Amino acid sequence: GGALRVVLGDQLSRGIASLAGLDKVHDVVLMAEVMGECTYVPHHPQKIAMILAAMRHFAEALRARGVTVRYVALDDEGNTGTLDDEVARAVAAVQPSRIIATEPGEFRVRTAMRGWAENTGVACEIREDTRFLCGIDEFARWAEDRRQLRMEFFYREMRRKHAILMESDKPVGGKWNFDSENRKALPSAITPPQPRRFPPDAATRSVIDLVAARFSGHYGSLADFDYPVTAHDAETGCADFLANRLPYFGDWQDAMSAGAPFMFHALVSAPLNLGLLDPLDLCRRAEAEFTAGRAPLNAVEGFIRQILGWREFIRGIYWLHMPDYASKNALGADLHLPEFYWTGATDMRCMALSIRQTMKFAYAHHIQRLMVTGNFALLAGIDPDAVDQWYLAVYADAYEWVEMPNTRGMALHADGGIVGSKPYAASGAYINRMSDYCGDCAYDVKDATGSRACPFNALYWDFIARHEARFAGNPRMAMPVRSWNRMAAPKREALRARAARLRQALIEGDRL
Ligand code: FAD
Ligand code: DLZ
Ligand code: SF4
Repeated sequence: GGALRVVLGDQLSRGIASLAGLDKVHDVVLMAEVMGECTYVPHHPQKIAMILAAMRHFAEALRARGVTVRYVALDDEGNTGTLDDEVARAVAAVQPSRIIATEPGEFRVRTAMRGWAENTGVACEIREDTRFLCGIDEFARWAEDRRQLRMEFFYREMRRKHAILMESDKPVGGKWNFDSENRKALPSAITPPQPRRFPPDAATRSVIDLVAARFSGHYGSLADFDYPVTAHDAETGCADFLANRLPYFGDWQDAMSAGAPFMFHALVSAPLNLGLLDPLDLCRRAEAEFTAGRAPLNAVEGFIRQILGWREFIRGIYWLHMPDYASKNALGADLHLPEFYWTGATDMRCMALSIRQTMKFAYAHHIQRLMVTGNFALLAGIDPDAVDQWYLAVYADAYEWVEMPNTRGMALHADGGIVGSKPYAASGAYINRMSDYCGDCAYDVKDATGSRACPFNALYWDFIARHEARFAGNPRMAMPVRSWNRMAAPKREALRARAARLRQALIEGDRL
Protein backbone atom coordinates (compact mmCIF):
# COMPACT_ATOMS: atom_id res chain seq x y z
CA GLY A 1 0.00 0.00 0.00
CA GLY A 2 0.85 3.67 -0.10
CA ALA A 3 1.26 6.02 2.84
CA LEU A 4 -1.37 6.92 5.42
CA ARG A 5 -1.06 10.69 5.77
CA VAL A 6 -2.55 12.06 8.98
CA VAL A 7 -3.90 15.62 9.14
CA LEU A 8 -5.00 16.90 12.55
CA GLY A 9 -7.73 19.45 13.18
CA ASP A 10 -5.31 22.38 13.39
CA GLN A 11 -3.18 21.31 10.41
CA LEU A 12 -5.53 22.49 7.70
CA SER A 13 -2.95 24.06 5.41
CA ARG A 14 -2.61 23.12 1.78
CA GLY A 15 1.13 23.06 2.20
CA ILE A 16 1.13 21.03 5.44
CA ALA A 17 4.29 18.90 5.70
CA SER A 18 2.44 15.57 5.95
CA LEU A 19 0.92 16.08 2.49
CA ALA A 20 4.17 16.96 0.70
CA GLY A 21 4.91 14.44 -2.06
CA LEU A 22 1.45 12.90 -1.84
CA ASP A 23 0.75 10.11 -4.35
CA LYS A 24 -2.90 10.40 -5.35
CA VAL A 25 -3.02 6.85 -6.64
CA HIS A 26 -1.76 5.01 -3.58
CA ASP A 27 -1.89 7.32 -0.55
CA VAL A 28 -4.80 7.87 1.82
CA VAL A 29 -5.28 10.96 3.97
CA LEU A 30 -6.75 10.32 7.42
CA MET A 31 -8.79 12.97 9.19
CA ALA A 32 -10.79 12.08 12.30
CA GLU A 33 -13.28 13.92 14.46
CA VAL A 34 -12.85 12.36 17.89
CA MET A 35 -14.51 12.86 21.26
CA GLY A 36 -11.15 12.72 23.02
CA GLU A 37 -9.95 15.91 21.31
CA CYS A 38 -13.34 17.59 21.80
CA THR A 39 -13.40 17.01 25.55
CA TYR A 40 -9.84 17.02 26.99
CA VAL A 41 -10.90 20.44 28.20
CA PRO A 42 -14.52 21.62 27.91
CA HIS A 43 -13.88 23.63 24.72
CA HIS A 44 -16.23 26.46 23.83
CA PRO A 45 -18.88 25.01 21.46
CA GLN A 46 -17.90 27.59 18.81
CA LYS A 47 -14.31 26.35 18.95
CA ILE A 48 -15.39 22.75 18.37
CA ALA A 49 -17.81 23.76 15.61
CA MET A 50 -15.16 25.87 13.92
CA ILE A 51 -12.56 23.09 13.96
CA LEU A 52 -14.90 20.33 12.77
CA ALA A 53 -16.43 22.55 10.07
CA ALA A 54 -12.98 23.59 8.86
CA MET A 55 -11.87 19.94 8.84
CA ARG A 56 -14.87 18.97 6.69
CA HIS A 57 -14.29 21.80 4.24
CA PHE A 58 -10.60 20.94 4.03
CA ALA A 59 -11.40 17.27 3.33
CA GLU A 60 -13.82 18.31 0.58
CA ALA A 61 -11.15 20.49 -1.02
CA LEU A 62 -8.70 17.56 -0.98
CA ARG A 63 -11.28 15.26 -2.55
CA ALA A 64 -11.98 17.84 -5.22
CA ARG A 65 -8.30 17.61 -6.13
CA GLY A 66 -8.60 13.84 -6.49
CA VAL A 67 -7.10 12.86 -3.13
CA THR A 68 -8.49 9.82 -1.29
CA VAL A 69 -9.59 10.90 2.17
CA ARG A 70 -10.62 8.57 4.96
CA TYR A 71 -12.77 11.01 6.92
CA VAL A 72 -14.18 9.82 10.23
CA ALA A 73 -17.09 11.98 11.40
CA LEU A 74 -17.91 12.32 15.09
CA ASP A 75 -21.14 10.32 14.73
CA ASP A 76 -19.77 7.61 12.44
CA GLU A 77 -20.40 4.07 13.55
CA GLY A 78 -17.20 2.53 14.87
CA ASN A 79 -15.59 5.87 15.77
CA THR A 80 -13.28 4.91 18.65
CA GLY A 81 -13.11 8.43 20.07
CA THR A 82 -9.33 8.92 20.14
CA LEU A 83 -6.69 9.88 17.58
CA ASP A 84 -4.51 6.91 18.59
CA ASP A 85 -7.26 4.38 17.99
CA GLU A 86 -8.42 6.02 14.77
CA VAL A 87 -4.87 5.79 13.43
CA ALA A 88 -4.74 2.11 14.44
CA ARG A 89 -8.14 1.43 12.90
CA ALA A 90 -7.12 3.16 9.67
CA VAL A 91 -3.87 1.18 9.50
CA ALA A 92 -5.84 -2.06 9.85
CA ALA A 93 -8.29 -1.01 7.14
CA VAL A 94 -5.92 0.64 4.65
CA GLN A 95 -2.79 -1.51 5.21
CA PRO A 96 -0.41 1.36 4.43
CA SER A 97 3.34 0.88 4.05
CA ARG A 98 3.97 3.75 6.45
CA ILE A 99 2.35 6.63 8.34
CA ILE A 100 3.29 10.25 7.67
CA ALA A 101 2.30 12.97 10.15
CA THR A 102 3.21 16.55 11.01
CA GLU A 103 4.37 17.28 14.55
CA PRO A 104 1.37 18.48 16.58
CA GLY A 105 0.90 21.63 18.64
CA GLU A 106 0.53 20.00 22.04
CA PHE A 107 2.98 17.96 24.08
CA ARG A 108 0.18 15.56 25.00
CA VAL A 109 -0.46 14.74 21.33
CA ARG A 110 3.24 14.57 20.50
CA THR A 111 3.74 11.88 23.13
CA ALA A 112 0.81 9.94 21.69
CA MET A 113 2.05 10.38 18.12
CA ARG A 114 5.48 9.02 19.02
CA GLY A 115 3.72 5.83 20.05
CA TRP A 116 1.90 5.33 16.73
CA ALA A 117 4.63 3.23 15.09
CA GLU A 118 4.79 0.78 17.95
CA ASN A 119 1.03 0.84 18.36
CA THR A 120 0.38 -0.10 14.74
CA GLY A 121 3.51 -1.96 13.71
CA VAL A 122 3.96 0.43 10.78
CA ALA A 123 6.80 2.97 10.52
CA CYS A 124 5.72 6.52 11.32
CA GLU A 125 7.52 9.55 9.92
CA ILE A 126 6.88 12.71 11.96
CA ARG A 127 7.72 15.80 9.93
CA GLU A 128 8.59 19.26 11.22
CA ASP A 129 5.73 21.77 11.06
CA THR A 130 7.09 24.14 8.43
CA ARG A 131 4.24 26.61 8.85
CA PHE A 132 6.16 28.34 11.60
CA LEU A 133 8.85 30.89 10.84
CA CYS A 134 11.23 29.55 13.46
CA GLY A 135 11.75 25.82 13.87
CA ILE A 136 11.77 24.20 17.30
CA ASP A 137 15.46 23.26 16.97
CA GLU A 138 16.31 26.66 15.55
CA PHE A 139 14.75 28.32 18.61
CA ALA A 140 16.63 25.98 20.93
CA ARG A 141 19.90 26.97 19.24
CA TRP A 142 19.06 30.66 19.59
CA ALA A 143 18.25 30.10 23.27
CA GLU A 144 21.34 28.04 24.04
CA ASP A 145 23.87 30.63 25.10
CA ARG A 146 21.49 33.18 26.51
CA ARG A 147 20.97 33.68 30.19
CA GLN A 148 17.64 35.39 29.61
CA LEU A 149 15.37 34.98 26.62
CA ARG A 150 13.80 38.23 25.55
CA MET A 151 11.21 38.51 22.80
CA GLU A 152 12.64 41.80 21.57
CA PHE A 153 16.01 40.30 20.60
CA PHE A 154 14.42 37.22 19.08
CA TYR A 155 12.13 39.49 17.07
CA ARG A 156 15.03 41.48 15.64
CA GLU A 157 16.66 38.28 14.41
CA MET A 158 13.39 37.24 12.79
CA ARG A 159 13.06 40.61 11.08
CA ARG A 160 16.57 40.16 9.67
CA LYS A 161 16.09 36.53 8.74
CA HIS A 162 12.87 37.15 6.84
CA ALA A 163 13.83 40.64 5.61
CA ILE A 164 10.66 42.27 6.91
CA LEU A 165 10.58 46.04 7.42
CA MET A 166 14.32 46.21 6.76
CA GLU A 167 16.46 48.66 4.80
CA SER A 168 19.44 46.43 4.19
CA ASP A 169 20.56 45.69 7.78
CA LYS A 170 18.66 48.58 9.44
CA PRO A 171 15.07 48.60 10.63
CA VAL A 172 12.73 50.74 8.54
CA GLY A 173 12.05 54.04 10.34
CA GLY A 174 15.29 53.79 12.33
CA LYS A 175 13.75 51.90 15.27
CA TRP A 176 12.84 48.25 15.80
CA ASN A 177 9.84 48.96 17.94
CA PHE A 178 7.24 51.74 18.01
CA ASP A 179 5.31 50.46 21.01
CA SER A 180 5.57 53.74 22.90
CA GLU A 181 3.14 55.20 20.32
CA ASN A 182 0.70 52.32 20.80
CA ARG A 183 -0.79 52.99 24.22
CA LYS A 184 -3.61 55.41 23.54
CA ALA A 185 -7.11 55.14 24.97
CA LEU A 186 -10.00 55.25 22.50
CA PRO A 187 -11.65 58.69 22.22
CA SER A 188 -15.40 58.38 22.85
CA ALA A 189 -16.22 59.85 19.43
CA ILE A 190 -14.60 56.93 17.60
CA THR A 191 -16.43 53.68 16.90
CA PRO A 192 -14.38 50.81 15.45
CA PRO A 193 -15.77 49.39 12.18
CA GLN A 194 -17.84 46.19 12.23
CA PRO A 195 -15.67 43.29 11.09
CA ARG A 196 -16.75 41.31 8.03
CA ARG A 197 -19.08 38.43 9.02
CA PHE A 198 -19.06 34.82 7.85
CA PRO A 199 -22.51 33.30 8.18
CA PRO A 200 -22.31 29.48 8.20
CA ASP A 201 -23.05 27.54 5.01
CA ALA A 202 -25.10 24.32 5.00
CA ALA A 203 -22.12 22.09 5.88
CA THR A 204 -21.16 24.32 8.79
CA ARG A 205 -24.77 24.55 9.98
CA SER A 206 -24.96 20.77 10.23
CA VAL A 207 -21.77 20.80 12.34
CA ILE A 208 -23.32 23.48 14.55
CA ASP A 209 -26.36 21.23 15.08
CA LEU A 210 -24.10 18.30 15.93
CA VAL A 211 -22.13 20.39 18.42
CA ALA A 212 -25.33 21.79 19.94
CA ALA A 213 -26.56 18.22 20.51
CA ARG A 214 -23.31 16.83 21.89
CA PHE A 215 -21.66 19.66 23.83
CA SER A 216 -24.49 21.76 25.22
CA GLY A 217 -22.95 21.40 28.69
CA HIS A 218 -19.85 23.34 27.68
CA TYR A 219 -19.47 27.04 28.50
CA GLY A 220 -20.34 29.45 25.72
CA SER A 221 -23.07 30.02 23.17
CA LEU A 222 -23.30 28.89 19.55
CA ALA A 223 -25.81 31.50 18.46
CA ASP A 224 -23.30 34.02 17.17
CA PHE A 225 -21.06 31.55 15.33
CA ASP A 226 -19.21 33.61 12.77
CA TYR A 227 -15.81 32.01 12.10
CA PRO A 228 -14.29 31.62 8.66
CA VAL A 229 -13.81 27.87 8.10
CA THR A 230 -12.15 27.90 4.66
CA ALA A 231 -8.92 29.44 3.45
CA HIS A 232 -10.98 31.56 1.08
CA ASP A 233 -13.11 33.10 3.83
CA ALA A 234 -10.10 33.52 6.12
CA GLU A 235 -8.51 35.43 3.27
CA THR A 236 -11.53 37.72 2.95
CA GLY A 237 -11.42 38.40 6.71
CA CYS A 238 -7.76 39.22 6.48
CA ALA A 239 -8.29 41.65 3.59
CA ASP A 240 -11.04 43.34 5.63
CA PHE A 241 -8.57 43.84 8.48
CA LEU A 242 -5.79 45.17 6.27
CA ALA A 243 -8.09 47.71 4.61
CA ASN A 244 -10.26 48.83 7.51
CA ARG A 245 -8.52 48.23 10.85
CA LEU A 246 -4.76 47.90 10.35
CA PRO A 247 -4.21 51.68 9.91
CA TYR A 248 -5.50 52.21 13.48
CA PHE A 249 -4.23 48.95 14.98
CA GLY A 250 -1.22 50.60 16.61
CA ASP A 251 -2.82 53.64 18.19
CA TRP A 252 -5.52 51.65 20.00
CA GLN A 253 -3.79 48.31 20.35
CA ASP A 254 -4.04 48.40 24.15
CA ALA A 255 -7.42 50.14 24.45
CA MET A 256 -10.69 48.56 25.63
CA SER A 257 -14.22 49.80 25.08
CA ALA A 258 -17.58 48.42 26.26
CA GLY A 259 -19.35 48.54 22.89
CA ALA A 260 -16.38 47.31 20.86
CA PRO A 261 -15.43 43.71 21.62
CA PHE A 262 -13.02 43.54 18.65
CA MET A 263 -11.61 47.08 18.64
CA PHE A 264 -9.13 47.32 15.74
CA HIS A 265 -7.75 43.82 16.15
CA ALA A 266 -7.10 41.47 13.25
CA LEU A 267 -9.25 38.50 14.36
CA VAL A 268 -6.81 36.22 12.60
CA SER A 269 -5.60 34.02 15.47
CA ALA A 270 -8.30 31.34 15.04
CA PRO A 271 -7.85 30.81 11.28
CA LEU A 272 -4.08 31.28 11.58
CA ASN A 273 -3.74 28.60 14.24
CA LEU A 274 -5.95 26.24 12.21
CA GLY A 275 -3.67 26.68 9.22
CA LEU A 276 -6.09 28.63 7.02
CA LEU A 277 -3.73 31.62 6.89
CA ASP A 278 0.03 31.77 6.53
CA PRO A 279 2.00 33.88 9.04
CA LEU A 280 4.74 35.08 6.69
CA ASP A 281 2.18 36.04 4.06
CA LEU A 282 0.27 38.04 6.68
CA CYS A 283 3.43 39.92 7.65
CA ARG A 284 4.34 40.67 4.04
CA ARG A 285 0.88 41.93 3.24
CA ALA A 286 0.89 44.20 6.29
CA GLU A 287 4.32 45.48 5.22
CA ALA A 288 2.91 46.20 1.74
CA GLU A 289 0.19 48.39 3.32
CA PHE A 290 2.95 50.51 4.85
CA THR A 291 4.98 50.63 1.66
CA ALA A 292 1.90 51.73 -0.29
CA GLY A 293 1.27 54.50 2.24
CA ARG A 294 -2.05 53.10 3.40
CA ALA A 295 -1.05 52.33 7.00
CA PRO A 296 1.43 54.04 9.34
CA LEU A 297 4.60 52.38 10.57
CA ASN A 298 3.56 52.18 14.23
CA ALA A 299 0.52 50.12 13.22
CA VAL A 300 2.30 47.87 10.76
CA GLU A 301 5.37 47.27 12.91
CA GLY A 302 3.14 46.59 15.93
CA PHE A 303 1.08 44.04 14.03
CA ILE A 304 4.09 42.31 12.51
CA ARG A 305 5.76 42.09 15.92
CA GLN A 306 2.77 40.14 17.26
CA ILE A 307 3.08 37.50 14.56
CA LEU A 308 6.76 37.41 13.66
CA GLY A 309 7.86 38.11 17.23
CA TRP A 310 5.44 37.08 19.94
CA ARG A 311 3.71 34.17 18.26
CA GLU A 312 6.97 32.47 17.29
CA PHE A 313 8.71 33.32 20.57
CA ILE A 314 5.83 31.88 22.59
CA ARG A 315 5.92 28.65 20.61
CA GLY A 316 9.68 28.39 21.04
CA ILE A 317 9.34 28.80 24.81
CA TYR A 318 6.65 26.11 24.97
CA TRP A 319 8.72 23.43 23.26
CA LEU A 320 11.93 24.48 25.02
CA HIS A 321 10.37 24.05 28.45
CA MET A 322 7.81 21.30 28.14
CA PRO A 323 6.88 19.16 29.97
CA ASP A 324 8.19 21.02 33.06
CA TYR A 325 6.46 24.22 32.07
CA ALA A 326 3.00 22.74 32.67
CA SER A 327 3.59 22.42 36.41
CA LYS A 328 5.33 25.71 37.10
CA ASN A 329 3.82 27.78 39.90
CA ALA A 330 6.55 30.19 40.94
CA LEU A 331 4.25 32.40 43.01
CA GLY A 332 2.60 29.50 44.84
CA ALA A 333 -0.88 30.51 43.66
CA ASP A 334 -3.51 28.09 44.94
CA LEU A 335 -6.99 29.63 44.95
CA HIS A 336 -9.65 27.79 42.94
CA LEU A 337 -10.99 29.52 39.82
CA PRO A 338 -14.05 31.61 40.80
CA GLU A 339 -17.30 30.40 39.29
CA PHE A 340 -17.89 33.77 37.62
CA TYR A 341 -15.19 32.98 35.06
CA TRP A 342 -17.72 30.50 33.66
CA THR A 343 -20.82 32.69 34.00
CA GLY A 344 -19.81 36.34 33.92
CA ALA A 345 -21.89 36.85 37.08
CA THR A 346 -19.82 39.54 38.77
CA ASP A 347 -20.29 43.24 39.45
CA MET A 348 -16.76 43.99 38.28
CA ARG A 349 -17.73 45.49 34.95
CA CYS A 350 -14.38 44.91 33.24
CA MET A 351 -14.53 41.22 34.18
CA ALA A 352 -18.21 40.79 33.32
CA LEU A 353 -17.75 42.40 29.89
CA SER A 354 -14.62 40.42 29.05
CA ILE A 355 -16.13 37.11 30.21
CA ARG A 356 -19.52 37.67 28.58
CA GLN A 357 -18.03 38.57 25.21
CA THR A 358 -15.92 35.43 25.52
CA MET A 359 -19.09 33.36 26.01
CA LYS A 360 -20.67 35.09 23.02
CA PHE A 361 -17.75 35.04 20.56
CA ALA A 362 -15.07 32.67 21.96
CA TYR A 363 -12.92 35.79 21.59
CA ALA A 364 -11.43 38.54 23.72
CA HIS A 365 -8.56 40.71 22.59
CA HIS A 366 -5.11 40.65 24.09
CA ILE A 367 -5.50 43.39 26.68
CA GLN A 368 -8.74 41.89 27.99
CA ARG A 369 -7.04 38.50 28.33
CA LEU A 370 -3.87 39.94 29.86
CA MET A 371 -4.91 42.96 31.90
CA VAL A 372 -8.47 42.04 32.95
CA THR A 373 -9.11 38.30 33.39
CA GLY A 374 -5.40 37.42 33.51
CA ASN A 375 -4.47 40.27 35.83
CA PHE A 376 -7.30 39.41 38.21
CA ALA A 377 -6.16 35.77 38.39
CA LEU A 378 -2.58 36.94 38.99
CA LEU A 379 -3.49 39.39 41.77
CA ALA A 380 -5.94 37.03 43.48
CA GLY A 381 -3.48 34.13 43.34
CA ILE A 382 -5.54 31.63 41.38
CA ASP A 383 -4.09 28.18 40.70
CA PRO A 384 -2.33 28.28 37.29
CA ASP A 385 -3.65 24.82 36.36
CA ALA A 386 -7.22 26.08 36.64
CA VAL A 387 -6.47 29.30 34.80
CA ASP A 388 -4.73 27.38 32.00
CA GLN A 389 -7.72 25.08 31.64
CA TRP A 390 -10.02 28.06 31.37
CA TYR A 391 -8.05 29.84 28.66
CA LEU A 392 -7.54 26.60 26.75
CA ALA A 393 -11.26 25.91 26.83
CA VAL A 394 -12.87 29.26 26.15
CA TYR A 395 -10.95 30.79 23.22
CA ALA A 396 -11.44 29.62 19.63
CA ASP A 397 -7.72 30.16 18.97
CA ALA A 398 -6.47 28.14 21.96
CA TYR A 399 -4.02 25.25 21.61
CA GLU A 400 -1.58 24.51 24.34
CA TRP A 401 1.57 25.66 22.47
CA VAL A 402 0.26 29.23 22.39
CA GLU A 403 -2.17 29.30 25.30
CA MET A 404 0.14 28.01 28.01
CA PRO A 405 3.15 30.36 27.82
CA ASN A 406 0.74 33.28 27.45
CA THR A 407 -1.29 32.26 30.48
CA ARG A 408 1.17 30.64 32.85
CA GLY A 409 4.03 32.85 31.73
CA MET A 410 2.89 36.24 30.51
CA ALA A 411 -0.30 36.64 32.55
CA LEU A 412 0.41 34.69 35.76
CA HIS A 413 4.21 34.93 36.01
CA ALA A 414 4.02 31.33 37.23
CA ASP A 415 7.10 30.51 35.13
CA GLY A 416 9.15 32.81 37.37
CA GLY A 417 10.08 35.15 34.51
CA ILE A 418 10.83 32.99 31.46
CA VAL A 419 8.37 34.81 29.18
CA GLY A 420 8.43 38.25 30.78
CA SER A 421 10.89 39.86 33.14
CA LYS A 422 8.16 41.28 35.36
CA PRO A 423 4.55 40.38 36.13
CA TYR A 424 1.91 42.42 34.29
CA ALA A 425 0.26 43.31 37.60
CA ALA A 426 -1.90 46.43 37.58
CA SER A 427 -4.48 48.13 39.76
CA GLY A 428 -7.83 49.55 38.63
CA ALA A 429 -6.09 52.77 37.53
CA TYR A 430 -4.61 50.97 34.51
CA ILE A 431 -7.98 49.56 33.44
CA ASN A 432 -9.56 52.97 33.93
CA ARG A 433 -6.89 54.66 31.83
CA MET A 434 -7.17 52.19 28.94
CA SER A 435 -10.95 51.66 28.88
CA ASP A 436 -14.39 53.17 29.37
CA TYR A 437 -15.37 50.31 31.70
CA CYS A 438 -15.07 51.95 35.10
CA GLY A 439 -17.55 54.83 34.73
CA ASP A 440 -20.59 52.51 34.87
CA CYS A 441 -19.10 49.98 37.27
CA ALA A 442 -20.70 49.16 40.63
CA TYR A 443 -17.24 49.58 42.13
CA ASP A 444 -15.31 52.81 42.65
CA VAL A 445 -12.01 52.73 40.82
CA LYS A 446 -10.67 55.64 42.89
CA ASP A 447 -11.24 53.82 46.18
CA ALA A 448 -9.10 50.98 47.47
CA THR A 449 -10.35 50.10 50.93
CA GLY A 450 -14.09 50.86 51.22
CA SER A 451 -16.78 48.21 50.77
CA ARG A 452 -17.42 49.32 47.15
CA ALA A 453 -13.75 49.93 46.35
CA CYS A 454 -12.49 48.48 43.08
CA PRO A 455 -11.23 44.96 43.97
CA PHE A 456 -8.20 45.33 41.70
CA ASN A 457 -6.78 48.05 43.95
CA ALA A 458 -6.46 46.25 47.27
CA LEU A 459 -5.61 42.97 45.52
CA TYR A 460 -2.81 44.77 43.68
CA TRP A 461 -1.15 46.06 46.84
CA ASP A 462 -1.73 42.79 48.63
CA PHE A 463 -0.02 41.03 45.72
CA ILE A 464 2.99 43.35 46.01
CA ALA A 465 3.08 42.80 49.77
CA ARG A 466 2.80 39.01 49.55
CA HIS A 467 5.67 38.79 47.07
CA GLU A 468 7.75 41.66 48.38
CA ALA A 469 10.84 39.57 49.03
CA ARG A 470 10.80 38.11 45.54
CA PHE A 471 10.15 41.42 43.78
CA ALA A 472 12.59 43.54 45.80
CA GLY A 473 15.43 42.00 43.78
CA ASN A 474 13.75 42.79 40.44
CA PRO A 475 14.70 46.28 39.22
CA ARG A 476 11.50 46.49 37.19
CA MET A 477 9.41 45.86 40.34
CA ALA A 478 11.42 48.04 42.70
CA MET A 479 9.07 51.01 42.30
CA PRO A 480 5.84 49.45 43.54
CA VAL A 481 7.70 47.68 46.35
CA ARG A 482 9.12 51.03 47.46
CA SER A 483 5.72 52.71 47.25
CA TRP A 484 4.23 49.95 49.38
CA ASN A 485 6.92 50.36 52.01
CA ARG A 486 6.50 54.12 52.09
CA MET A 487 2.79 53.87 52.80
CA ALA A 488 1.63 54.67 56.32
CA ALA A 489 1.01 51.56 58.42
CA PRO A 490 -2.77 52.12 58.85
CA LYS A 491 -3.19 52.46 55.09
CA ARG A 492 -1.27 49.26 54.54
CA GLU A 493 -3.35 47.46 57.13
CA ALA A 494 -6.60 48.68 55.57
CA LEU A 495 -5.48 47.51 52.14
CA ARG A 496 -4.51 44.10 53.41
CA ALA A 497 -7.75 43.74 55.35
CA ARG A 498 -9.79 44.62 52.27
CA ALA A 499 -7.75 42.13 50.20
CA ALA A 500 -8.27 39.43 52.83
CA ARG A 501 -12.04 40.01 52.70
CA LEU A 502 -11.98 39.82 48.91
CA ARG A 503 -9.98 36.61 48.92
CA GLN A 504 -12.31 35.15 51.53
CA ALA A 505 -15.28 36.04 49.34
CA LEU A 506 -13.60 34.26 46.44
CA ILE A 507 -13.02 31.18 48.57
CA GLU A 508 -16.62 31.12 49.77
CA GLY A 509 -18.02 31.83 46.31
CA ASP A 510 -19.74 35.07 47.38
CA ARG A 511 -20.69 37.46 44.64
CA LEU A 512 -17.97 39.97 43.81
P1 FAD B 1 -4.26 40.82 17.16
O1 FAD B 1 -4.18 41.66 18.37
O2 FAD B 1 -4.83 41.45 15.96
O3 FAD B 1 -2.79 40.27 16.83
C1 FAD B 1 -2.46 39.68 15.60
C2 FAD B 1 -1.92 38.29 15.78
O4 FAD B 1 -0.70 38.29 16.50
C3 FAD B 1 -2.80 37.32 16.53
O5 FAD B 1 -3.79 36.77 15.70
C4 FAD B 1 -1.81 36.28 16.99
O6 FAD B 1 -1.61 35.31 16.00
C5 FAD B 1 -0.55 37.07 17.18
N1 FAD B 1 -0.33 37.35 18.61
C6 FAD B 1 -0.54 38.51 19.25
N2 FAD B 1 -0.15 38.42 20.54
C7 FAD B 1 0.28 37.16 20.70
C8 FAD B 1 0.80 36.45 21.81
N3 FAD B 1 0.96 37.02 23.00
N4 FAD B 1 1.12 35.17 21.62
C9 FAD B 1 0.98 34.56 20.43
N5 FAD B 1 0.50 35.19 19.35
C10 FAD B 1 0.17 36.47 19.49
N6 FAD B 1 -3.31 33.63 21.32
C11 FAD B 1 -3.66 32.52 20.64
O7 FAD B 1 -3.53 32.47 19.41
N7 FAD B 1 -4.15 31.42 21.30
C12 FAD B 1 -4.31 31.42 22.65
O8 FAD B 1 -4.75 30.43 23.20
C13 FAD B 1 -3.95 32.59 23.37
N8 FAD B 1 -4.11 32.64 24.73
C14 FAD B 1 -3.76 33.76 25.40
C15 FAD B 1 -3.90 33.78 26.79
C16 FAD B 1 -3.54 34.89 27.53
C17 FAD B 1 -3.67 34.89 29.01
C18 FAD B 1 -3.02 36.02 26.86
C19 FAD B 1 -2.61 37.21 27.62
C20 FAD B 1 -2.89 36.01 25.48
C21 FAD B 1 -3.23 34.88 24.74
N9 FAD B 1 -3.09 34.85 23.33
C22 FAD B 1 -3.45 33.70 22.66
C23 FAD B 1 -2.46 35.95 22.59
C24 FAD B 1 -3.42 37.03 22.04
O9 FAD B 1 -4.22 37.53 23.07
C25 FAD B 1 -4.27 36.51 20.89
O10 FAD B 1 -3.45 35.95 19.90
C26 FAD B 1 -5.07 37.63 20.24
O11 FAD B 1 -5.90 38.26 21.19
C27 FAD B 1 -5.90 37.08 19.08
O12 FAD B 1 -6.73 38.05 18.52
P2 FAD B 1 -6.40 38.81 17.15
O13 FAD B 1 -6.17 37.83 16.07
O14 FAD B 1 -7.48 39.80 16.94
O15 FAD B 1 -5.02 39.47 17.54
C1 DLZ C 1 -8.95 20.93 19.30
C2 DLZ C 1 -9.42 19.81 18.43
C3 DLZ C 1 -10.75 19.39 18.51
C4 DLZ C 1 -11.76 20.09 19.35
N1 DLZ C 1 -11.18 18.34 17.78
C5 DLZ C 1 -10.31 17.67 16.98
C6 DLZ C 1 -10.73 16.52 16.26
O1 DLZ C 1 -11.85 16.07 16.35
N2 DLZ C 1 -9.81 15.92 15.46
C7 DLZ C 1 -8.54 16.37 15.33
O2 DLZ C 1 -7.77 15.79 14.59
N3 DLZ C 1 -8.13 17.44 16.03
C8 DLZ C 1 -8.97 18.10 16.85
N4 DLZ C 1 -8.55 19.16 17.59
C9 DLZ C 1 -7.18 19.62 17.43
C10 DLZ C 1 -6.21 18.72 18.15
O3 DLZ C 1 -6.56 18.66 19.52
C11 DLZ C 1 -4.87 19.41 17.91
O4 DLZ C 1 -4.22 18.80 16.86
C12 DLZ C 1 -4.06 19.50 19.15
O5 DLZ C 1 -4.70 20.41 20.00
C13 DLZ C 1 -2.61 19.85 18.94
O6 DLZ C 1 -2.42 21.12 18.39
FE1 SF4 D 1 -12.96 46.89 36.75
FE2 SF4 D 1 -12.44 48.22 39.02
FE3 SF4 D 1 -12.99 49.56 36.77
FE4 SF4 D 1 -14.93 48.18 38.01
S1 SF4 D 1 -13.83 49.96 38.81
S2 SF4 D 1 -14.50 48.23 35.80
S3 SF4 D 1 -13.78 46.43 38.80
S4 SF4 D 1 -11.22 48.25 37.15
